[in-house]
Amino acid sequence: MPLPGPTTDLDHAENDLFDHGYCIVADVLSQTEIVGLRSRLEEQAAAEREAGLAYEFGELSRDTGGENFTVRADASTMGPKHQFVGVLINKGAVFRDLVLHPVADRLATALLGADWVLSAYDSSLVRPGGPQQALHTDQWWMPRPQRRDQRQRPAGDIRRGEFYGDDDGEPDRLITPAVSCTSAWTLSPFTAENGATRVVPGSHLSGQEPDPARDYDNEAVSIEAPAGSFILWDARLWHGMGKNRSDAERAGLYTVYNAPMSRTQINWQVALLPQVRAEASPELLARLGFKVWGGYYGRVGAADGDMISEAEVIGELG
Ligand SMILES: O=C(O)CCC(=O)C(=O)O
Repeated sequence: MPLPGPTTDLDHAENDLFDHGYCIVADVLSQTEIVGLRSRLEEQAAAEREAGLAYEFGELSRDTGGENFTVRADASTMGPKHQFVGVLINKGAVFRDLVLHPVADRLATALLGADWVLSAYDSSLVRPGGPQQALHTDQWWMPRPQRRDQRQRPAGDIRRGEFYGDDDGEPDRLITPAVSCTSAWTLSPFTAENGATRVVPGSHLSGQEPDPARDYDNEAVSIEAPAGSFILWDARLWHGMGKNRSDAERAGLYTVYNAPMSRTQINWQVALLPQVRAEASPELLARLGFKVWGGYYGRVGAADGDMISEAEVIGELG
C-alpha cells in the first residue's frame, strides 16, 4: 500500500487515515484564508511575546516526559525557536470558523462518530533551528488493555511519556481504538527540511507507545504537504515535530478532536471568554462540549434539553 500523499479525494483520505494512521487533504484552505489565518496568528504571537506571555522553547527546554507541555520562555532558555500560541478559540473569528469546516467534520466523524468534541485548538510556529521532538502519541492517557489475571492499575495513574515495549507479536492481541485525532492545518508548506511532522506509518495499530529515547530515523517519514492542507492523524500514531533545518518558519494550526465521552484537553467551560461564548453558534458550542451526550455526559442538572445553559440549572428548592 503506498503511503499517504496529498489528495483532494476524501474517500481516499479516509482510507489512508484508517490504514496508515494519517491522511493529507490538499487545497482545503484558499490563498485568502491562508493569508488571513497566518497574519492573525503572527500578530497574536508577536503581541504575546511583547506582553511577556509567549510560550516558547529552544532545543534544550523540551521535556517530553514531564507533566507540562510547554515551558514558559525566560532569558535563560535558548531562544524563541518555537512559539506555541494556545487556545485559539478566543483569539479571532478566523480561527473559530475552522471548527465547523466540512472536511474536518467528515474525517473526524469517520473516526470518532458524529458527536465528536473539540479537545484543543492551538498553533505552532517553528522557526529556523526549531527542535526535533521525541515521537509520542496523543492518546498516551488511554488505559491499556490488560490481562484478566492481573489486578488493574489505577486508570488515573498513567503519565505522559510512559513506554510500552511489550509487543508479543501476537496478531490477535486486542488494542484500544482511537478516541482522539489531531489535525495540522498547514499555513506554510510542511517539508522534511522545515520540520514537517515525522510519523511512523501504521504505528497506530501497534498497541504500543514509542520509546522516547529512540529517534526512529529508519521507520519515520515526514508528512510533506503544501500550504492550505488539512493533515489528520489518529491519536495512537507515533509522531513528532521535525527539526527545522530551513531558513523559514513552519506555521500550522492544530485542532484536536475527541470522542464525546472523553475529557477535553482544554476546559472550554472555563477557558471560553464570555464575549466569544455569547456570540458562538449552537453548533460551535456543541463542539465545545456545551451539549449533553447520550443523555448522560456533560449534564448540569438543568430542566430539559441537551444544550447546556446555566439559566436552566435547578438549584435548592422547597
Ligand atoms: O508540530 C508538529 O509537527 C507536531 C507537534 C506535536 O506532535 C506536539 O506538539 O505534540
